[in-house]
Amino acid sequence: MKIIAADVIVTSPDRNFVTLKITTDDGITGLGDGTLNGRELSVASYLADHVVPLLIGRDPQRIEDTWQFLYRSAYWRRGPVTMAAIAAVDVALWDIKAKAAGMPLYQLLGGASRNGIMAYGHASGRDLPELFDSIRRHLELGYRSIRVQTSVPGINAVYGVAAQPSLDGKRYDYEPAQRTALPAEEDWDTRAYLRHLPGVFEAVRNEFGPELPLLHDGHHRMTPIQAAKLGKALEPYDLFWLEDCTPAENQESLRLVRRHTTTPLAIGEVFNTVWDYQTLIREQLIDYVRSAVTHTGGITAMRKLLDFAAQYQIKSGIHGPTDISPVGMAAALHLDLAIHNFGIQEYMQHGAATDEVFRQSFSFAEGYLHPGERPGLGVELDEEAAARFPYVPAYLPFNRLKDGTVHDW
Ligand code: GCO
Ligand code: MG
Repeated sequence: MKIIAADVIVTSPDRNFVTLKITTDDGITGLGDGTLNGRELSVASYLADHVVPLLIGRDPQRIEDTWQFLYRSAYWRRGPVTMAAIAAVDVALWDIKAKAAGMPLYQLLGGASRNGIMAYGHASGRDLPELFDSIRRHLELGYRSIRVQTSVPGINAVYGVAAQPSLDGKRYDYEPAQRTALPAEEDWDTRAYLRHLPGVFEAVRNEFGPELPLLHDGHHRMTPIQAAKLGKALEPYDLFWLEDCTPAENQESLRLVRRHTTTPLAIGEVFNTVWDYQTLIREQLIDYVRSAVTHTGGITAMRKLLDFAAQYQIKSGIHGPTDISPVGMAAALHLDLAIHNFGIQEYMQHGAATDEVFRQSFSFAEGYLHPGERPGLGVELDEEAAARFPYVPAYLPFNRLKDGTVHDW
């Protein structure tokens, strides 16, 4: 078997996506996701200019060899652009291998370790009534685990909080990337946030009871001692996890957080290799690995990372916001189903235009996702529909404190 073509498709139904389609000489095609929110064209160029020419003529069955070749032959290691490009190739090759075998990908990865994949959705509100409505709507949609994000008095725009309901008035979904020529400026005050958040979780527990798994994303904004304080303050509300409590480039700083709180910690959506987790995993400083298959070198690298985590009783919590395409989501679902140390899967749900471009076979009911039984990943790309949605520049916002200092967003 030989690779005869590899095409990079950039499309923007609802939002931008970068997809790699690899075609073999016996007519099998495979899809991979290389979407990097706000920096999409850099991955598209990395693939089209520097990777596609190397793929033509290669044997698509040699996945590990191709991964090592792309990682080591570039000489320059790691980084989100490189690892997203490698992920796109890796996932497309797994799609091809599973289609050639006539099996859904999870079967090639060892078969199902569970019946379904527990998923969490994103509820948010500017005040408690709006937040409660959003939680109720998520329960109606079938979610049985819910992330809670809320506005903070005195702050204008807070990460994770939908500014207004969608046109049909039914969805309050949060979409961080904005189709603006420049990144939007938001404001932030960590002390105000720390004062406000525990009361919100108390109100949510009083309204919805003790059973519902609740999650929260701190989005890298706290110092270690602030994170420790928040983790401790949230203990009575029994969170499933507190995510990205600090910017974790400094892995050692999590030692301090860990010493002070039993609130479970999830970290890693901005990481892209196992090396970013060395201390976090070996010292059991986190409970969940948040990497995306799309940003961490694909199935091949994620599997190794999660196997490493498994030795330390650390579970998966694979990143799955809307900036992961349905192709990247499907890759995550097949892995989730197969591994032993699965924790939870993030699932935000794409809009109708995205579902029209990417035809998916995964299902969601009663809190659980399943990738379906179609051979391969189970996702098809409608290229005509994709062509109707050309790339639109979009950026993630950034933060400034009251005195004008740039802060982590
Ligand atoms: C999450 C993330 C996202 C990121 C987004 C940036 O937990 O889902 O924090 O909402 O902000 O992926 O592109
Ligand atoms: Mg996050």
